[in-house]
Amino acid sequence: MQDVPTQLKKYQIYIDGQWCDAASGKTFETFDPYTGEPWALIPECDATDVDRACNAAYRAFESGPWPRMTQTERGRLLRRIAGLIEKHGEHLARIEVKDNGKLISEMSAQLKYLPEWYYYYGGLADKITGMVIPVDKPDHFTYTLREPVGVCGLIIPWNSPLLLVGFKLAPALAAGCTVVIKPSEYTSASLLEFMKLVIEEADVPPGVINVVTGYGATTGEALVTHPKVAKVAFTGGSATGSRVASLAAASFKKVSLELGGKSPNIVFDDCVMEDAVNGAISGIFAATGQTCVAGSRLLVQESIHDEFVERLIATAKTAKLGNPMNFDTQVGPVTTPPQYQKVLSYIDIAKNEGAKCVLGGGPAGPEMGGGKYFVQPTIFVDVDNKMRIAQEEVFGPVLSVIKFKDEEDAIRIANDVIYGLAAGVWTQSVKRATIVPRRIRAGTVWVNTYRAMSFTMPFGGFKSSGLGRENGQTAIDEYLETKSVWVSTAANTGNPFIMKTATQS
Ligand code: TXE
Repeated sequence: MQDVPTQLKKYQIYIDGQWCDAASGKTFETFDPYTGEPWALIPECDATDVDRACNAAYRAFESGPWPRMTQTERGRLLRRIAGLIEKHGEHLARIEVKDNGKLISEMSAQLKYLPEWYYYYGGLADKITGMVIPVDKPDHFTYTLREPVGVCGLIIPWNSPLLLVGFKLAPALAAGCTVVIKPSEYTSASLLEFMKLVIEEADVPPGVINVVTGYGATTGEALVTHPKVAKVAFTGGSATGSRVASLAAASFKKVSLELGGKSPNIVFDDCVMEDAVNGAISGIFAATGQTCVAGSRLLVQESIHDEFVERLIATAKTAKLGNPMNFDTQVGPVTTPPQYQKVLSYIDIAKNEGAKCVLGGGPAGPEMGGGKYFVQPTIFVDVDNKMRIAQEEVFGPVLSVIKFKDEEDAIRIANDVIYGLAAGVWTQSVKRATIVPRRIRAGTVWVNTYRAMSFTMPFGGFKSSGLGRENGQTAIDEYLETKSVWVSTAANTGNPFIMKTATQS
């Protein structure tokens, strides 16, 4: 038995429609990154719990009410989920802030927007169609069916937990899959509250959505390698994504990965300067840099470089650090202690590499409005794209400014990284606004805006930023198999060893 301090809220996991503890009875603490204090206990699941959850999801996929539900009923269920998120959004946003320290203004807006994913995929559920395909063989009727892949393991990071669950869960349910979700060990609470307030209330049949909590190397790997899991959808770091993909490959699971980035935000000298300054600031500091699409490399044309940097510093200096639960706070804490150390170590790396720090460059204590895990908004200039600070994902409020000469130079630098998640282009030229996005190797390119996102627009990465796409109509394909059905209307007479119409395999 563990000694449970009474002030800590104790959560349970959700398997087969039931709330329970981890089989081992173990728990771990979850922290408020603003105060650094633990506030809840989360079950520490191991392979036994993951096995129970995957078996429950498999049973629900094979039998019971879920596979018998019509697509239209599934759509209605998704819309019920959307309505319940609308009802409980503010509460869920506060739980997210308590766990990940992101700004209440951002998490509140995310939770207000989140129902749209469930409405959208609810609408798509009964519009998943196969095709009647003419073949070159007479007397055959041939068509395709689009069927759910089966049990999906959804692995979620800590930066925007419920939004990133929505990117995966809504299309998975619309496709007819069942799921086992593993949230980040740093931010499990909001998903568990979501299960209670939304999923239970919506009457989702038992076993369709299961949640196991715990660490990546144990709970996460048990999920990725479980034989009943047919597909893994993962968001997280590229190194972990590579490990997940190789583990999944051993049993030929389908995999979609949304990974890290080192996105270039490119400012041409014909931009509207004020818009571009604001876009650069919100691209890197708005979420304390803890977003996969952070515009962490700011490429500025040399003809406007000095003036632009001056204006950038002047605006960045005004950032109000503070309690993320206050609506007027602009920069909050870094979410996890290891992430805090990582951000500070990259600041040292940049200084040692010869980049010039023109703003911030260290922790932000209470005298700056910060606290335990706060880093000052930091800007480096004189950054060479070969430096580690320009090549590696920091995932914090650290901006690298890189000078470029002309369009060719900008495109070369923009593409000269292993990542390809997103990019920004600031220009008033229609020609540039058309040509530059085509030449950037990234899954999303924003022109004269940054970090815009919608449930209707595909999202994902080129190169080391991932595999597959989330959001939009194409995301549903990640959760579907295509089956080809051949119906012969001819008599199979003649040599039984050689089927008349067979030509292959
Ligand atoms: O993420 P991890 P971490 C980047 C960012 C950050 C770095 C590491 O650069 O500094 O990744 O962050 C689970 N098998 N991003 O360590 O490890 C883990 O429990 C199966 C980018 O927090 O990728 C959690 O649920 N699962 C990013 C999830 O994977 C495993 C968001 C993400 O954890 C596992 C977050 C394993 N072996 C960080 N190891 C983005 N793309 O938005 C861990 N996990």
